[in-house]
Amino acid sequence: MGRRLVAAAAQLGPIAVADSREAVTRRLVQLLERSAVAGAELVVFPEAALTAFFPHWWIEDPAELLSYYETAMPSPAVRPLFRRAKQLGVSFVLGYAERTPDDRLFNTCVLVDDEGELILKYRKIHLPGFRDVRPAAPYQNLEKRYFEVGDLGFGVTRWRDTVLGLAICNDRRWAESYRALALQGAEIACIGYNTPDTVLQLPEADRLADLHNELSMRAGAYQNAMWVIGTAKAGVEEGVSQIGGSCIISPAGEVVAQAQTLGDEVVAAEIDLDMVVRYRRDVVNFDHHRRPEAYGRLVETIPPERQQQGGT
Ligand code: ING
Repeated sequence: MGRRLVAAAAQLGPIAVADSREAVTRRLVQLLERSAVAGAELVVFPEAALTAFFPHWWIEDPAELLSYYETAMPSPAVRPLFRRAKQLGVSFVLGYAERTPDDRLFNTCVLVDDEGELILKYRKIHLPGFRDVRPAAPYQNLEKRYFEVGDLGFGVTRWRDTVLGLAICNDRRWAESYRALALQGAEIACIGYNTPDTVLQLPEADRLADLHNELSMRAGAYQNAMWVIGTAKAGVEEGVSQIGGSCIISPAGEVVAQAQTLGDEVVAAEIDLDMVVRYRRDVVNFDHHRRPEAYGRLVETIPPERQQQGGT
């Protein structure tokens, strides 16, 4: 039989600015229940799964900006999701904007186990986009303005009989993200995302938005011999058209299940965790084949604008 489990990417369609946390939580609970019906024991929700993806526009009023962040997890509005997950015996990953007690702002996701306990937190490290507003752009990406760089590193945790790691959206485009998790033993990477179907800085890449999404995650899965569960917030959200393509990818780099819509959708598959063991036994055997002594440039190369700051 081996170590098998059913996992689900719980894709969300658009969330409107006017949608309350309570209304969104009802959608999350429905997706959780549909995932449980499919046998899922792990459900991965998208990045920023409680609100519209507000970095897509300039928010001048500080109070309005802060209204998009959670100061507690679970908050009273989100507690029904934690309760229902515990009733169903399902663990889940949830992305949201986090405001800490000392007013630091992060793009965060958490793993909550089947007892409703928060067992792993991750704060997004690769923040795409810009700090400054681009008035001529059809939409913004102000994550560098609205969030700090994550300060928790790429962490993993033991979960059931495996090791699970978290990443968020733009992290999936960087090979380092997957390797940092895999070198800690992660066999599953859970990655929520909000990805427009146009590329602000590179219009020629617009037509490849879906390809680059899948390519990034398939490469990460294969090159690290790990399962990747990628979950989109999809559809036209406050005027910004976002890709879907939520999927479950095996250590062989194969997409074993993929979303067919741009709305709320459960993408479930049974995953064989021992496939990780088989691929890491030889094809991707870190201890036998990696040569870290040749990799110094990967961590010594610090972008010029940060060298003055001592590489922070
Ligand atoms: N969104 C996008 C992502 O990385 C992006 C930003 C799109 C960067 C296309 C580069 C190319 O999927 C978030 N939220 O990171």
